[in-house]
Amino acid sequence: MFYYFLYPLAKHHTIFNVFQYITFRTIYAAITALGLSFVLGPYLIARLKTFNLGEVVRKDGPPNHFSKEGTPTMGGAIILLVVVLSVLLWGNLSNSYIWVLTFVTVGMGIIGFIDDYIKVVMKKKGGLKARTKFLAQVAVAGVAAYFLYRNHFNTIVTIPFFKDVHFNLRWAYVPFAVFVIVGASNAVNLTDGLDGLAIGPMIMASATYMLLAYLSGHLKIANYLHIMHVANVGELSVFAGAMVGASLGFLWFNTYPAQVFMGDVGSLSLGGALGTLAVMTKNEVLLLIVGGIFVVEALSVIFQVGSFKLTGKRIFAMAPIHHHYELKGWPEPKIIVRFWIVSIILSLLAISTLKIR
Ligand code: 57M
Repeated sequence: MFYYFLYPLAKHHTIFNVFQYITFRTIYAAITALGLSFVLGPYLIARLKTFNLGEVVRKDGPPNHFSKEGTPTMGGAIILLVVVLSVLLWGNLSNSYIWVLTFVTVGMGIIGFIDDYIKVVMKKKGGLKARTKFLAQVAVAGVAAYFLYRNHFNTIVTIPFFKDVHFNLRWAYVPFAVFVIVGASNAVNLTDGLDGLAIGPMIMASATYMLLAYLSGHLKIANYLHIMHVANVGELSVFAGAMVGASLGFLWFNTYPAQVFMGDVGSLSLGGALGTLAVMTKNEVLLLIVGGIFVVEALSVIFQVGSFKLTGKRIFAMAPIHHHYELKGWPEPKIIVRFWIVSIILSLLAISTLKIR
């Protein structure tokens, strides 16, 4: 909005020129999202409490979670609201990538909201049926991927560290993009099981894609770095900046001991946004590194279930893997902060692929 109303005033005063710059708008999108989270956070958490939207903790999990019963959940609605508001204020709304990303983020958020609503408000333990939830996620991601494909989106997939290895997936890019988006959405959901465990790596991953979007969208820099140039995708750094700000703001309240949980409304939408950023900046495979924590959490579940079905034995004391460390006796904050440290290292590693190839 500011881009429309304030940048044209540059004719009258050069100071308004700053509103054309992606870097400037990205920084202020992050600051706005952070500020809004601080202002709206306490109010919305209080509302969640009055509506009695408290978490029902499973009784078969690690015992230290029992005291978390009743913590307000669905706090992800704050993240969603704050990201969308900040993007509306600072984004260039004529950019179609911004709308595709907003569509996926809000779409996944609605699916998560319905799931949370069934669990928390209607008090039905299982929430949305797994199949229904999955099909709805595939539908949202499918619309976005198909839209990109129809609009001649680049269907070549590159491999980090290998400059000359790439594959043109052509039409198969659509199911591939759906896999990336839905996979990311569910992986973040599985990670969201300790205070700040999902939102910490989410800050790092959004910040990394904030940078990558800017670089891919800048013709000269992209050519210099020999990375794929995607015209106009730089605008997504404004969105990713808003995600960084909103996630930092949420961490303020979600850090151990948490005052609020994000719920599926938060985890599914943030994960979906991350997957879509990976797709639209053409860093799909790199997401395995940037979102390495989410990948490992998801793989721990796949291996645990696979092993149990095939051999009747468990690999981990409990999956996802953060429960394994809890049962081994690590204090919760230690697990959380160590996972954050790993996510910082992974982001640095991912950024290094810009040069090591
Ligand atoms: C949601 N939800 C948290 C909160 C959060 C297939 C199976 C591995 C699925 C998995 C599962 O259901 N995962 C998805 C995980 C829950 O958090 C809520 O859910 C939202 C995210 N969707 O925002 O609203 C609990 O996590 C804790 N929490 C915090 N701090 C936070 O900031 O402490 C969450 C956020 C909260 C709170 O206790 O209640 C969750 O873990 O349920 N299932 C599991 O993770 C279960 N694992 C399992 O059954 N493993 C088996 C097999 C199937 C692989 C095995 O290892 O043999 C465990 N989850 C729990 N108890 N709670 C097991 C037992």
